[in-house]
Amino acid sequence: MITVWGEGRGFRVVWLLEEMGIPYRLRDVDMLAGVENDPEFLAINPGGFIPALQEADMVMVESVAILQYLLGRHGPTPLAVGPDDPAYPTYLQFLVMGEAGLMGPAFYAWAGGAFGPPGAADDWTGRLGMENLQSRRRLVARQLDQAAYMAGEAFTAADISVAYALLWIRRTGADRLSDAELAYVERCAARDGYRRALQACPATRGWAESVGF
Ligand SMILES: N[C@@H](CCC(=O)N[C@@H](CS)C(=O)NCC(=O)O)C(=O)O
Repeated sequence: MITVWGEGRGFRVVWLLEEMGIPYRLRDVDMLAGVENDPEFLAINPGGFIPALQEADMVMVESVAILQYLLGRHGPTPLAVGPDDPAYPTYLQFLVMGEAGLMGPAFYAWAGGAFGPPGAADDWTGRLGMENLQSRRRLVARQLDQAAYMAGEAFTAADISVAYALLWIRRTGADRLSDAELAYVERCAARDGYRRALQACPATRGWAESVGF
């Protein structure tokens, strides 16, 4: 049995598991209560961040790497684009960019204002995060000018990666999404797999309900 430790970016993992129809259990990790109070989790990930994936005696972290693991180990699935497909480079690019180019910079653009001392909302690091986020979103915008999804006309794991980040940006208000991004996110969130994932993730669902999307 697969165990997903923690929501947050673990929502990406749950979303993929739901799309692929793979059984799993979600083990809550309460970051606000402090992971130092959760020795069982720290034994899984001494780094103390979520998500982690456990399958038999295998444990791994990094949400996008976990997606790739599940696609490779539990596929084949149309949610993964294969190396012989012309869309493969674009697929891989956006799969990784969802975290490295969107979610990472978005978090640091937003976190100063959310958690930092006075003035941190607009410090040098926060501004750099926002510049990086907006520059990467130009590639998302160009892709959405050409196609419905990140790898073309079919929904793939690259959309789980990217749409998760855009949903997070929308829910936190870290930045304003364009009309094309909003339409894209709504397209992705209309999927049964997304709805099932939201049902399975109480913290994410509570947050989504509290902000209305
Ligand atoms: N690149 C990692 C980021 C993991 C991450 O930053 N997770 C957040 C919650 S979604 C977290 O645990 N933050 C607390 C920390 O890093 O100590 C991934 O995609 O899994």
